[in-house]
Amino acid sequence: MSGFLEGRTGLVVGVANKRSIAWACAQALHAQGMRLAFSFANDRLEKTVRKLADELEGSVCFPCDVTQPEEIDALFASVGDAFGLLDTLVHAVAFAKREELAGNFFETSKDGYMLAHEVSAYSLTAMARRALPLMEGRPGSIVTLTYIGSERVVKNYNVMGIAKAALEASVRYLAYDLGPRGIRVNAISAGPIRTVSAQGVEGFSEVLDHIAGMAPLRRNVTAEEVGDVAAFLASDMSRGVTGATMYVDAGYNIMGV
Ligand code: 1JT
Repeated sequence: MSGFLEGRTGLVVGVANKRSIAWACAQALHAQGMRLAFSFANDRLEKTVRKLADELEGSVCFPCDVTQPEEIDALFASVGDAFGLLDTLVHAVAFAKREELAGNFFETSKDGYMLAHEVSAYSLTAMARRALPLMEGRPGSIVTLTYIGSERVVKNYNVMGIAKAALEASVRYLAYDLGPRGIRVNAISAGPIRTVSAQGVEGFSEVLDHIAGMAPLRRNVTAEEVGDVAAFLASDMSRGVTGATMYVDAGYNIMGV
């Protein structure tokens, strides 16, 4: 058995449970032969992440709260010790306070606004900078996750839409900076998927139903479908692609009326 990511290494940030998009990405990367490192943000997540990582042979796990610069330093030091070199970073973290994902956007608190941007947007740049020394001389690929709420108004998505817009712009600036080093940076704009993040979001079921009725494929997408595109973006098959936001949304983004 030999996959197209054989001999490569990757770091996956953002696994919360087995339904996480990050976990689907990890499975797709591992299925093609990639060896993986995972990070977990706190003690509660450690158990879950370690248990899942145990399913993928050769995986390692390290702590990292992405809001703590020293913890990101420590994470990349550990990944360097474990793998030597890094080919792929999958960034699949986002956070906003529940109360910010409902009601009026204009009522977003400064605190909530800053926190959403710190975790969901700045963390990509903070991690990319530390990944560089490990990706030097490798065909590096950085992949992050976004949502169309960055470009269009999606009721209740609110401050996350602003943060995802910053994230997508970061992808373009990082792609420009890192291109000369052979490192590519891309985003996947996924259709809505029932994950822990989406749980309890007001009106999420209606969003799913709306997509299933409107999208060209007349259905929602799965985390596995997103994972497969992440594997493509990590691989040499996408060697000519950088700075892109690639939709994995059953075609929803093309629709007008
Ligand atoms: C976060 C949450 C980021 C939910 C997210 C997200 N990116 C996409 N979703 C799903 C979603 C959420 C809303 C929506 C459509 C899709 C939860 C908190 C952490 C960050 O609008 C109806 C609100």
